[in-house]
Amino acid sequence: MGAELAADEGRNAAALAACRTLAEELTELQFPAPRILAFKEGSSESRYFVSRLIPAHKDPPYKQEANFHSSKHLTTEQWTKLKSSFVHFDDPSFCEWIRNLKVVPPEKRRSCRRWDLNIDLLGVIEVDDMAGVEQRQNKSGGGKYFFCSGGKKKEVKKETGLGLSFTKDENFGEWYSEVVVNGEMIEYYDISGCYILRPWAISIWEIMQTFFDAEIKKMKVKNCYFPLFVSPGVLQKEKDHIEGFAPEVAWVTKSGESELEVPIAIRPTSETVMYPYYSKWIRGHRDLPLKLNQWCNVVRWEFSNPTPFIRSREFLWQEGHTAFATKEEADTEVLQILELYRCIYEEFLAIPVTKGRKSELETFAGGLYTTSVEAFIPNTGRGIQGATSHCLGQNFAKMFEINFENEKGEKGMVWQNSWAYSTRTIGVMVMVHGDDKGLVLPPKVAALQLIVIPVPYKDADTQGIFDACVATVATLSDAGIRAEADLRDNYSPGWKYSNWEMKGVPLRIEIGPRDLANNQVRAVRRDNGAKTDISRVFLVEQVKGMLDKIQQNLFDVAKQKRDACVEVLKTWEEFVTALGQKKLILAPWCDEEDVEKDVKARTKGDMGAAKSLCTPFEQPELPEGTKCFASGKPAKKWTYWGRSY
Ligand code: 86X
Repeated sequence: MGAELAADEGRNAAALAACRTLAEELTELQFPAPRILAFKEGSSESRYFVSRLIPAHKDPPYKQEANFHSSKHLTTEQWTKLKSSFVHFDDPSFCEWIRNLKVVPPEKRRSCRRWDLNIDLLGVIEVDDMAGVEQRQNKSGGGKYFFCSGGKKKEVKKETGLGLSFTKDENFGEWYSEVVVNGEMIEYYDISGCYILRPWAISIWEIMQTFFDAEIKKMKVKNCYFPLFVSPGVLQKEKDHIEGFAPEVAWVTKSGESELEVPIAIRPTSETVMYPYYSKWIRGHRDLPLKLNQWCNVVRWEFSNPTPFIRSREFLWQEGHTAFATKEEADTEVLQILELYRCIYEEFLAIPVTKGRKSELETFAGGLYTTSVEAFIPNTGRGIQGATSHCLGQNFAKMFEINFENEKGEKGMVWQNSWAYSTRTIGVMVMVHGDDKGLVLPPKVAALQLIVIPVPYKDADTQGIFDACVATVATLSDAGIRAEADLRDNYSPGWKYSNWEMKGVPLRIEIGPRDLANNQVRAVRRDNGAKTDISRVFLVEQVKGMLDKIQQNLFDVAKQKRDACVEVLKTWEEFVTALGQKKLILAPWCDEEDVEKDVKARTKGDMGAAKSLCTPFEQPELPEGTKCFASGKPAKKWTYWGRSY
């Protein structure tokens, strides 16, 4: 499109019309769709357009009110009805939509073609930023237009189209969306809540998968694959467990143009798919334990705020489903798996987690007890469940008649577990380690641990430098380090630095004329920016040492930040204050379900209610006579509380 428009240069009206068509095409699948009303020529490198702004579900209430005055006069009921009448009411907000257009970003500012519609330069349209934005009343529709005038300020902000337009501290949500896209992990897709996982994300997933898969195989778990589709009869079989989830189940109702006689569900999880066959395959004690795992996708049609990796409508996971003759064996496995999950978070992703048990209210319906690893996102003050390992007891065995005969010929029911972790792990990693320059990948999961960049000055021995880069990569690769050289000749070293920083590569090696002369290289750490000159004689040991240090440092810094958010408290007043300060709260609790419901009700609001996150296995001392922070009854345990994802 950019090339076509460039050819059109000079034919102003035609090019404007082309821009408009393009923008309208791009918005066709969006609902609510921002309607482009006119394109305007700005300075030589800026274009802006007038658009009708429709409030987006994702916007906070004050913004919705500001952008859509009539909403003030709607009752809550009318408002809810209006919102739910949108097919994709949770589509990205207007701001996000504009950024997502990403139309032909110029490679370099100087070569920026007149007609390249560069959305980075279109940063002038910033609904958040009311300065430089005029509001105009639309006579015909009564809706509000945002008309951008001038906008010089933002135009110069980004020279290369690299870099982020939000900081992690100022606007965490927008920062996150931008980082996962610019870091090349995610591409947005035209179905809300569904995302394209690009190689940069999948390679992280595969590294974790390789570890976990090998570990469960040591535990004699076998991989298998069950179908994606579930017949309605089977899905309904375990009613109690399905009931609350029913609205999230996606259905296939047609093949081609004809309605299916019986609609087919898409698995949201595979209990009902797998357990009828457990019943068939398990006859006697020799068939036990049965330990199966599958790596697959699942679909849950969620309606609340979709977020790449963290809450998407389709995601990848492993789900393990095991059956034992005794509860003791099941109990042991629950904790073995939980330890593997801790390992994935702490040792691979460098994210501190808390192992613990979920409250009654948070336990998987149909299970006996649920254990989890819980992480925390300091910027939003939210806890996030990292992975779960459930003991299902004999509930499913009853429902699906999974019985066996023991050595003495007596009938018994199996004890079951199920456990899962998903691509959410990657989202937590981005949120915890990412910074204002982009992604920060822990070396253990980075597809590329090290990038070598030649820095040839004007009269330097360019070939010599390039050769040194290639040789450096060869040496490091032979030593098992994931390294590559960026020898592209159409980008400057500075551009490459920013690019690989955005992608989060843990270590950068620069080789310039001075390095060549001294038989050394310069290493720059992504986590703290520290620069070290390394002699090529000790290259491998030094680099290995640095990668280990980066891995450790990421964990230490993340732990320090999380620990700084922990607030140990004992009263309701302290609880409310701490919640307002985005704390991770550890409080003594009576462990009663009604009290947790009450905590939820009393903390309801725009930001979402507080809930229990887990009761940590590692319990501080609980002095005799300690009272529950919420009910004043005798406390039974210390439990983590907070808002959560
Ligand atoms: C809960 C429980 C469990 C196997 C795990 O956490 C580990 C792996 N499954 C999953 N859960 C549901 O059962 C569920 C069911 C339906 Cl029908 C749904 F639409 C959404 C669900 N979400 C979670």
